[in-house]
Amino acid sequence: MTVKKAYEVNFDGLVGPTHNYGGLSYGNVASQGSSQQVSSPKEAAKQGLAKMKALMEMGFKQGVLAPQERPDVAALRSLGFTGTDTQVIEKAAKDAMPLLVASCSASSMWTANAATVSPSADTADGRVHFTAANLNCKFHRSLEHPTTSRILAAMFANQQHFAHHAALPAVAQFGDEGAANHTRFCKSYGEAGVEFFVFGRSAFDSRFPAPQRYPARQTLEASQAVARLHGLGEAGVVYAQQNPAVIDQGVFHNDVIAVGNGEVLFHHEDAFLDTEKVLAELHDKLGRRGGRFSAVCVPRDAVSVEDAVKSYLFNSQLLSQADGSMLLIVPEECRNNERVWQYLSRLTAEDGPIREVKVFDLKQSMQNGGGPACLRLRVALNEGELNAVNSAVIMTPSLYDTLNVWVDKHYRDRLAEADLVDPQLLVECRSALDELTQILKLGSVYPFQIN
Ligand code: SUG
Repeated sequence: MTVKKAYEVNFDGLVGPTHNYGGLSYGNVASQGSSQQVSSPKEAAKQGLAKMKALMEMGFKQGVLAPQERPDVAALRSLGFTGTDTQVIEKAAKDAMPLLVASCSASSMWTANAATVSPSADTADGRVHFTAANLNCKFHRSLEHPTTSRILAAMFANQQHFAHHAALPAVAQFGDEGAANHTRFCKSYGEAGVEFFVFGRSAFDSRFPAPQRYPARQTLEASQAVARLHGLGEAGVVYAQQNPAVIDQGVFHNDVIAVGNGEVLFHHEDAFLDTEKVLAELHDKLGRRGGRFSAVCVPRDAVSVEDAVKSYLFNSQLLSQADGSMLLIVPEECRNNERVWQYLSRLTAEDGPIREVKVFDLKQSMQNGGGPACLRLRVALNEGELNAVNSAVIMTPSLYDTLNVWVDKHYRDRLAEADLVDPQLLVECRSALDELTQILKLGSVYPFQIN
């Protein structure tokens, strides 16, 4: 069988106009620590766009995923607030400010949580499969999946190539956080690979230990359901439990403590339970698919879990360069942490797979616990599939310019909690998104456009 030429395309979340620090994510240290700070939606969107542009200029395939309609007035209505849209927002502000804050979150920017994606080389029917994540551990995030599904359907519309699954049942037993807990290993993007699902707890089997302090968002049962929906065979799947002790230290997703690409897993020593068994299974299964698995383990003596959480060393993008070596895209916070930076200097000087590090300023997102890896959804596509993607969402120099102008036109420089009540914010967001759906040729995907 000939292997089709294929690429990894990173679809970054465009930060929405209501980006703010709501302190909404218990268990996410940065989100809690930034609560009530004044944000800059404009700066946040520009930092994200700058990363997309830089990756595009380095020759990587880059796409963009649209933000969501916020404030989510429909969500507030479903909780009993009535009247005009303005009245709904005012009543929520008066009686239940945390609900208004949740309905304003721009959290869809972290597209690693939008869905789990399985490339066509891995699936039984040879299509690329998407399952929108129910994100049901947090109210503000649980609001995302219906619009995420419509946006993904508008981006990947061709049914011959793309299959879309609705989010799993909206109960904690099927808590699903999407690609943040999913990594795919492969010899090359177009060949069958091994999909690695990392869960925080089991909903139905008490033999799996659970964290004591913070919630484990992803369940084993959710991961298994996604693998079934995508038609992944047993030979192409490995499940691993995240170490509950690191969840209790703020590792709320696996992508805060490990990242993989191609045949390489870059992980912290304390990331998993039964690490040796997990690595052996990955080695064995990838080996049967013709690949040579290798793990780069960061010892706790070099970088503590606390430093990993603070710097987001592992929330990096691990990208394959044309010469076969790998590049790590890290947030500025890694350079500001002496131990992490020293580790990275040693790592790139060695003869290992990771040869280069590039640093990006993503502070606006980082303060809510979202680093470079959170901001992107990876979709491996062969040439035919890439041609079937809505081309208006693929980053080009001219799309970058258009989006920059669009941000300048519609986004505020600063946003504090009190601003969320301003009825003008809703008007601004809707007119921005209406224009965006035309730029990205998405059709009608937002509730205000549909209802
Ligand atoms: O779900 N933060 C997000 C960060 C998601 C990061 N994604 C990955 N690791 N893949 C979360 O905790 C904070 C919003 C606030 O507090 O305003 C928030 O939702």
